Amino acid sequence: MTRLSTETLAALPSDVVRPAYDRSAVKCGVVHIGIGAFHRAHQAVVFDNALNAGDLRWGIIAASLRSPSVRDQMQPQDGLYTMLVRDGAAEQARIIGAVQRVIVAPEEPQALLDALASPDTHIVTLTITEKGYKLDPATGALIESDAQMAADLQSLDAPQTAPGYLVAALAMRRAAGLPPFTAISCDNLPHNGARLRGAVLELARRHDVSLADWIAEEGAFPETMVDRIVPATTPEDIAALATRIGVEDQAMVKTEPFLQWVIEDRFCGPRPDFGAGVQLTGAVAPWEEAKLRLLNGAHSGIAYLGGLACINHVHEVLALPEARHFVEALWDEAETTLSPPPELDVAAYRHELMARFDNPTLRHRTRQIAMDGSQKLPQRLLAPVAARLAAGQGIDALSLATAAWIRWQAGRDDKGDAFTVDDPLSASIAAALSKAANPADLVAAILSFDAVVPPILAQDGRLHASLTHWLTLLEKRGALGALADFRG
Ligand code: CS2
Repeated sequence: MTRLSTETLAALPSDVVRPAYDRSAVKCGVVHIGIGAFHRAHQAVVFDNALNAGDLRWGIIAASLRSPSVRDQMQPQDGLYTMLVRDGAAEQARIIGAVQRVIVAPEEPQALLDALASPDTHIVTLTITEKGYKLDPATGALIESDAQMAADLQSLDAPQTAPGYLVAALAMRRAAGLPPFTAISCDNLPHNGARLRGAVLELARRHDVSLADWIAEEGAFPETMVDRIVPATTPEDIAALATRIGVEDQAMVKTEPFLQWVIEDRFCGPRPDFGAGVQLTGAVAPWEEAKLRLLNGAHSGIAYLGGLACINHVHEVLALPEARHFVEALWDEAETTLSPPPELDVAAYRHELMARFDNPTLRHRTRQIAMDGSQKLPQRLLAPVAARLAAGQGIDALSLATAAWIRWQAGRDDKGDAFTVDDPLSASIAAALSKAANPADLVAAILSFDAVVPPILAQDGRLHASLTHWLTLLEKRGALGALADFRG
């Protein structure tokens, strides 16, 4: 079937929204590292909005640090793709034209370095997932034993990691007399800007102290909170879109109407006049914390409990009254640990969040959210657990969600079917758990796993008892039984 491309753009049905600007006149002011579906449905849309508003500096050169698959999907389409916004029965299709080129870094490392070092580049955004920063989730220190980070610590001639590319390119910019770019982490990490800055400065310092000083003084690493639910595209989605628009689009993304990007107002160079969905603020942390603990915390709980119960999608889990009760209880617990920004009405946010989770047309897979739990749990569940225990408060719901994650590590659902635990630490977690014979021992083994569990929780008897209670129940009665018991 014919593919979406510059040539086929004109023939699309009239209700498909198209770029309102001349793509050939666009300059690339943005380099994005980690071009997955989330970038295409979030930051790329924000820059596309700036282009549509007539500021042609904000095209994107995107890079993948690993797989060529997105490049192979987008290149035959001249970088064009459809964003399908689904809200119940309503569906809007919009073609995004912001991405001008996709580089597969292992194939063309110099091309990525040149893009990062170009005078046109003002902003670098990153969606490399939690594990891409090569930082210990519990302590935030650089993981020097990571093979790719070890290579970048040796030499930056052919960088392997995202921090490695940034440092090598910043050195090129400094040598060329150019200012640094503003580097914006768009991953669900607490203090993502500070973490990215920490990784970059530490790596730079190991190579050239004066470079690290220059980056520290002249560079900018704003904190951000990013929010939009973007489920992975399925072959059925691609086939349905082809029927609707008459051409095949292998790079399409599907998402919800909601989009939020809260960015710390700290840029070291030009930025667009950000439009809909973007807030510039002095303090991102309260936003970030609320989003990580309410949205992402509930997501992880739903993913592990639903996944164990063999329920494939988020909205299907929430069709169960006991699951809704659990989510509300988890939010009640998490809420007391927040210092929400004055503009955030937490009750309204929770209400809206439930409606977003309920969106039946998104079909967000529990398995997708369950991925990389070791990287996600500390900020989503363990941080509010620590805060509540410190305040002498109960942790029932947070603990049930955490116990479901522990149970998930066994790689078996409640029907007894095996699955692969998709997590960078799955082998070491499995090794740590291998000698444990009962729930209490499993919990003790997890609590002493210091790459995930902060020291303050490792010895906490209340947490040990609560996790053991829920894990025992999960083993005996399955996730649905545990949820029913939780509801009482
Ligand atoms: C999800 C997030 O997969 C996950 O871990 O919790 O991707 C979530 O959908 C986004 O953070 C929403 O903004």
